[in-house]
Amino acid sequence: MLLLQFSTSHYCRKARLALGYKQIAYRVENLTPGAHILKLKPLTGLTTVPVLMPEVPGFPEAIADSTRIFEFLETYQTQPPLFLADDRANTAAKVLEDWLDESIGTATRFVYYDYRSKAGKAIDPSLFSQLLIRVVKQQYNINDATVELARDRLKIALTELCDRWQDTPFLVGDRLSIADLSAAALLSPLALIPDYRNTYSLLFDRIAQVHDRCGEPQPPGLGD
Ligand SMILES: N[C@@H](CCC(=O)N[C@@H](CS)C(=O)NCC(=O)O)C(=O)O
Repeated sequence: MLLLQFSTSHYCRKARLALGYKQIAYRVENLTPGAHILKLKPLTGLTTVPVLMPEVPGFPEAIADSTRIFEFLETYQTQPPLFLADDRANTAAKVLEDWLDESIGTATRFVYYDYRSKAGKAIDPSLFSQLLIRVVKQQYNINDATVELARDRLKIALTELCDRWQDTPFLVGDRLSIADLSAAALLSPLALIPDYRNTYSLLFDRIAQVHDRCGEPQPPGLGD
């Protein structure tokens, strides 16, 4: 299988965690932001990564969107399952996954790029990196007001997730699921921000554990 990705994208990390958890062999192709559209649009009709190309006869040529990739991987190889057997728990996991995708992953992006352009500029002060960060901030309308809203949203989200992860390593049900993988990937950019690391240390312990379970290298800021 081939995963089309941006190497730093937390949504691509989400797809890699699922591939790793199921121990499915895959290669990655790192696309160049900007030029990625030329490759992806004709292939999927969308412009976002991750895109998974199964390269297996009888299967779709390309699967876009990390949620669809989860669903595909579950039908491609059932064990170990990403979805939960109990209907109610599975629905709760799907709701969490959707919320993490649509709301929290976006908030994380806002707070992360704001940090990288200000207090965290020293992580990579090069002209190229700062230019890229500026382009991303423009693309997603990341400014002081939208970052403030994102921070507020994250505060509620991280409190809720810490609560759920407090006594058990699973956000829902009795084993790892799409909810845990989504949270581990989509919150991972916050590991570089000391305020978040210090305030929500349990959360980052859980994120590190999920990465270990999936055989995925730890995100920047964890495991060093
Ligand atoms: N809901 C999508 C979101 C993916 C997403 O936002 N990907 C970003 C990178 S983190 C992207 O490809 N942006 C480029 C673009 O929108 O053209 C998913 O879960 O796959």
